[in-house]
Amino acid sequence: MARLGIVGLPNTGKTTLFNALTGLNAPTAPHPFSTTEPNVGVAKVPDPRLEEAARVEGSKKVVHATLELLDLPAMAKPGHGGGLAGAYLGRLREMEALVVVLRAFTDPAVPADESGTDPVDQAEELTLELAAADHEVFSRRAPRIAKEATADPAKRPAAEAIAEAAEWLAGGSPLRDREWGDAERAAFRDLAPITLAPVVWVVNVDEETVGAEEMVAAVAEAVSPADTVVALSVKIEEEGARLTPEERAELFEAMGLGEGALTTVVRAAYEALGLLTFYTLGPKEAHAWTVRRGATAPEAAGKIHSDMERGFIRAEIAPIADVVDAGGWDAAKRANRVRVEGRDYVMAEGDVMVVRFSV
Ligand SMILES: Nc1nc2c(ncn2[C@@H]2O[C@H](COP(=O)(O)OP(=O)(O)OP(=O)(O)O)[C@@H](O)[C@H]2O)c(=O)[nH]1
Ligand SMILES: [Mg+2]
Repeated sequence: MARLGIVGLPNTGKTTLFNALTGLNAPTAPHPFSTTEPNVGVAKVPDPRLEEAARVEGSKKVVHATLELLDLPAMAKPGHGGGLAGAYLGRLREMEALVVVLRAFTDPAVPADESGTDPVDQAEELTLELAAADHEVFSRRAPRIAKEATADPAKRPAAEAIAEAAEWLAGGSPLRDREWGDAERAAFRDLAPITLAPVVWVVNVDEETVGAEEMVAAVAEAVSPADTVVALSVKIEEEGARLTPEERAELFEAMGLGEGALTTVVRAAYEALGLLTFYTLGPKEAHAWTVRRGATAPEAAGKIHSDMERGFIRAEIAPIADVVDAGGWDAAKRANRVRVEGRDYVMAEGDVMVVRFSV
């Protein structure tokens, strides 16, 4: 399961967001640094298509795709105390993507001394701070690997890549701001860079904030073009997450919030991670599976069971929208909307799959 870290300055609403996404009840508090140890939980990837397919198929159980979430303690305010602690950075290095919470809400009961309420300021500070953390690691490694490469020419490309990355980071830019080849990325792997991981920026706005769109645009301008920026009231989303779906729909409609923004956050993270969803459907369960984008049919089959990958013969495939549209898998087959694909087929987002295999 992919691991996502929730990070940000103190009192920005990280734990509240974590609770909203996981349905857990980790303690939150109106004073900074209230979280001292990471909270760990699992977030379901919201998926209306799956629910619908389960309905037409009459599946008894619905299994969503999931992401592992870590709510990390607050980052110390950059510049205060000279950079981030090693243990903290070590945790960030284990994350495959980051959700950064930026404080834009104002509430006299929740001091903002550590963060301020300007999301662009926070995004810029955090970006610089994380680039500096990577720079420290890369610039320490660069001269050593250069030396090793004089004795071992096979290390030369890696040495060059690391030197180039160190120089890039010295300018304060995240590694993900530019393209790196596969060999370069492989050379970086041992150094576990933080700034190569995709980021979803969550601007935590006041309940009645007007101008959220402007804030999103301003943050997007300040961060990597590849990043996603979303504005939401973490507090309202968390309240909504505690209601029944019907109550929530009523509340959100009354507030003009549509289905709420949590779906957007989770889906953005999921997509940023380069993952896609495929499905298996049956009377027992409708199941969403996760595989990397670019995976072939046998590789996807291996997510269901290793025997299916090993003994893969062929797969029957149809887009989930077609299956729902036709009124179920059998109906889709009768309507000729199911294709037969071989070993080389590259999975598409939303494929429903039946694997034929023999072991
Ligand atoms: N008014 C308002 N309060 C919020 C919002 N989000 C969080 N809070 C409150 O702000 C306080 C801090 O929230 P937490 O979720 O604990 O923040 P945190 O970022 O995890 O804090 P640390 O772990 O101490 O860094 C709590 O009292 C929350 O109820 C919001 O959108 N609006
Ligand atoms: Mg917290």
